[in-house]
Amino acid sequence: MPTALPADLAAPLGTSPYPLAPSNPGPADGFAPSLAALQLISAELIPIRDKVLRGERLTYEDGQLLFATPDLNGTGALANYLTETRNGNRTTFTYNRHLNYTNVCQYKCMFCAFRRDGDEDDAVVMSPEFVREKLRTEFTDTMKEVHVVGGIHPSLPYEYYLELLRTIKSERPNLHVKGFTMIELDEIARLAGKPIEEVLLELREAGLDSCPGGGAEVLSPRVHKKLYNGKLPPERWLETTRKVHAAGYKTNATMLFGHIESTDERLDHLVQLRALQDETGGFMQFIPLVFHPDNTPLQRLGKTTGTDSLRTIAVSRLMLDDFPHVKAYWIMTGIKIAQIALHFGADDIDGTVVEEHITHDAGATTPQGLTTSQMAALIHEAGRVPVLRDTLYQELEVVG
Ligand code: V47
Repeated sequence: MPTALPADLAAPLGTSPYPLAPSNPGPADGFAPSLAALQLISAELIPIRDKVLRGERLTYEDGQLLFATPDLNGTGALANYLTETRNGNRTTFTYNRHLNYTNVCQYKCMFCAFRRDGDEDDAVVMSPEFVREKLRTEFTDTMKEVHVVGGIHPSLPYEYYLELLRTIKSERPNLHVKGFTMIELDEIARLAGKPIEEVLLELREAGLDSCPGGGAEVLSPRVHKKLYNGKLPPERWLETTRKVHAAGYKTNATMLFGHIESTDERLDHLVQLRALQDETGGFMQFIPLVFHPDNTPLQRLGKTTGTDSLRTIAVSRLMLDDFPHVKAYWIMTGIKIAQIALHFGADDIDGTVVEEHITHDAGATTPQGLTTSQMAALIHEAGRVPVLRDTLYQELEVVG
C-alpha cells in the first residue's frame, strides 16, 4: 500500500538534499528524480526514507537495517533517489586503458590470482621501452586516462617508477595518469628513503595526476590479519590517503566484498571512509569490488550473488553521502548487474579498460574491454544518458 510522502520533507524537485560536489551537475532541466518508488517502500525503511529526503546523514544502525531488510527494491529506490538528485539521468564513463606494469608481488594476499613470484613464465615487469612501445601502438590521442597499477615488486628501484611516469607523459602528454594505490605509494616512499610528502611532489613532477582506489580491501583488522597480513594495515591505508589528499591529489576508494567479511565490517569500512572524506574532501568516487574467487586460495567460497552486489552498491551510495560518485565497475559486477546498478545508486561504470588482468586471472567472464560505443549503448539501454567524462569528472560529451 503506497504511503504518501510527507510534503515538508521532499527537497524541491531538481535539487539535492545533500551538498553537491562541483562534479555533481544535478538533474538537467525537465528531469525529476523518481519519488514514486519511495511511496512503495516497506514500513521499516520509512524513517530512513525520511532522513534521505531531508538530507540527513544515515547512522551505522541505519546501514545495518539496509543490509538486513528484505526490501531490496526499497533500498535501491532510496539510493536511486539520492543519485538522481545529484546526477540526474546521466551516467558517466571514461575512455581509458589499464597498464599493469608488473604482476610480481612480494605479498601473498589470499584473494589475489594476479600475483606472481617472479620466476614463472608469465611473470611480467615492463621496461620503460616496452611501455613506450605499448603507448605508441595501443593507445590513441583521444584516450583520456591510463590506469597504472602493479604488484609490490621486491626489487624495482625508486627511479623505475619515476621513469615509468616520464615515459607515459613524454609519449602521450594529454593522457591523465591515474596511478599507484596507497600500498604502492607507501612502498615507493620506502624505496625512495624520503618522506612520502616529498615523494608525492616528485611523482607529480614525473607525471602522476591522481590515484586509483585499489588496495583498501576491507578496512578491518580481523580481515586484514586473515587475508592480507603483512600488507599495509587499515589505519596506515587511511593515513597514507590523508597525506596523498593533503598533497593535492584526488583519489578513489574501493571495498573488496563478497569473501569472509561480515556486513558490519562493510559498514565499518564505509564509515571510516566517510569520516576521512569529511576531513579531506579528496575522494572522487567509491567503487565496491565484487570478489572473484577462481585461482585464489579462497576458491571454495564461490562468488557472491547479483542481489548482494546491488544491495552493497545501494548501501554504499546511501552511507557515503559525502562521496560525489559511486561506480558500478562492470568488469567485476558483470554488464547486466552494472546496468541494473544504474538504478541502485551508481552513476558511473568506469571505462573501456581494454586489458584487464586482476579480475580475469580470478575467473571474470566479462570481456577484457568495451568500446566507447558499446559503453554508451549499454548505458542508453539501461535508460540513462551516457556522458563521456575525464578522470576528474569534467563532463566532455553526451554520447549517442
Ligand atoms: O586492489 C584483487 C581487487 C583491486 C581480486 O580507482 C580483486 O578507478 C576481485 O582497485 N577479485 C584492483 N577483486 C582494481 C581496482 C580498481 C578497478 C577499477 C577502477 C579503479 C579506480 C580501481 O582489485 C585490488 C583488489 O582490491 N582484487 N583480486 C579478485 N580476485
